[in-house]
Amino acid sequence: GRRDPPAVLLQWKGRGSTDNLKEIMLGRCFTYTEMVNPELRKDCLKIWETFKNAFISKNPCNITEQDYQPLMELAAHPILCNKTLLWSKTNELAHKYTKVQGNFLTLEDTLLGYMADGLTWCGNPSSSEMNYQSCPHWRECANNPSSVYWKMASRAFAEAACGVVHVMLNGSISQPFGNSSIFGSVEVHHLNPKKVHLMKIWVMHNIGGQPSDSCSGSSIKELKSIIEGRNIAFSCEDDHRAVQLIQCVGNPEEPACRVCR
Ligand code: C8R
Repeated sequence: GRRDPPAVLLQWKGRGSTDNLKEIMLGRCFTYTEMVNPELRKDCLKIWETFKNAFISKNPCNITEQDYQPLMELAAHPILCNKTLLWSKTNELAHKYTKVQGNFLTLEDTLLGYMADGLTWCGNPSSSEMNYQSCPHWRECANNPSSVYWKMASRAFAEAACGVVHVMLNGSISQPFGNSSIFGSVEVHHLNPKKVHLMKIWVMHNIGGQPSDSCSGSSIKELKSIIEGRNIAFSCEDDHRAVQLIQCVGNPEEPACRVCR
């Protein structure tokens, strides 16, 4: 079966396309357009076909932005002002938080992010099938189908932001702001200063762990100068309490989590 391929077919180092990719993505598209955001009128079958055409029968190391352009246009939809939450290296915490605090939207709360979250996909030039055996790891080639997709979806999400933009960063790693992350290399540079007037950073630290960097560290200072240089006001807060309370669910006895701290 396809779960146990002959070793000779494992041409790439990354995981192969997710089994039942079509059913999962179509199902997510219908769930999104019927239940999550029911005002949205989208043709999910057409979206699936357009998605597939971006990478099927193509070299998975040579995917271009043009390949995904038709999908980006088809799947675009408006995003409310002041609700955007960006993140870097805080995937799990950011999404736990938005699930509880319904007033924020991450890219996964838009159609493009919702459909693709956690999935893998690629094709190859010699067939019109998905490659279920292996797909290029981003270290093998940057222009692989998922990296180009996330880059483009993230750029569109940043371009659509307006009002105040919040960002959750990880203060338990040495560089909470990494200028080669998607946040640092794509989103920061595609916020529109005519629409976005303030970026509010939350630097979160693992409860009970050693903080590695904070709002006063050099990494955040670099981000501050980039943002202010783009004429967007900047603020930073360590361990925003509402987010910390989410971390406290799993660590109620830690000093930071006690009611009388
Ligand atoms: N964003 C980027 N990548 C995303 C993503 C998303 O919303 N959702 C998923 N699952 N991924 P990181 P970063 C996957 O290094 O590079 C947007 C992709 O495989 O912790 O700064 C989002 O709006 C991708 O390669 O963060 C957010 O603000 C990794 O997760 C930034 O971009 C990226 O994880 C986060 O991108």
